[in-house]
Amino acid sequence: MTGPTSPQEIAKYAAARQAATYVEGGMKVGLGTGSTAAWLVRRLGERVRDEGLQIVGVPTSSSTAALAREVGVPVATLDEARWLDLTIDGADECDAELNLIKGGGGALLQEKIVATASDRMIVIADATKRVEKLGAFPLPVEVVGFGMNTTKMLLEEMLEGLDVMGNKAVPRMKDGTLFRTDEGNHILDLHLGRIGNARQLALILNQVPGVVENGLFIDICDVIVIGHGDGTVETR
Ligand code: ABF
Repeated sequence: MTGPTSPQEIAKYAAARQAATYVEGGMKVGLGTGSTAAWLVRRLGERVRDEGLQIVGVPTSSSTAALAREVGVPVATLDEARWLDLTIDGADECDAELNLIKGGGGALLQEKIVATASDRMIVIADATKRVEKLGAFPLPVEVVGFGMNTTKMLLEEMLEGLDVMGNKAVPRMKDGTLFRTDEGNHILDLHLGRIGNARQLALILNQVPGVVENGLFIDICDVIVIGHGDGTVETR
């Protein structure tokens, strides 16, 4: 595997390697999804190989499970592990209260289940993910296929009355067809522009019957490790 080359990849790599130092022998570790989390999984594979690190990884998506197996990180399902010491995952946006938008990779449901089933959650991200206010990144919402157009309409109507700048719900596509999550559901990306009250929105969204889960992670992240293009990191 070649190392990172672009400044953003160097930042992701630096954050991931720093977070990997929090992983101790005997831990059960939630393994995130996305390119930043992929650097973490690769680093843990190196530690398993070079140090004999004894851990069990619980992947948050099928793509992460495949990478973990490829690099030699022992994996288990969340049902087998039941509870985790630590989850390390990426994010699309993070505000000053460590609230997140996640799900750009389409794995928000499994990511939120795994992160919630952990004593600690560490987010790893490059500096571009840090925002003043959540919402510039379209908020992913996982919805069931049954009545999806009605769910979309209900969400857009509800959003009109809330403190957001936009209310468009766009079905995510992949290869010309509706994107499917690992659970076989679909994703509506909410183009909100700016979320005035993320805590309130996170609760309201899940009231719509067709909604399975949303990508707002409120009071779940404990620590964020931010990487910079010069390879330095900061933790908060
Ligand atoms: C995953 O990491 C997703 O929740 C989020 O969308 C993604 C960020 O991807 P990357 O690390 O590639 O920027 O956890």
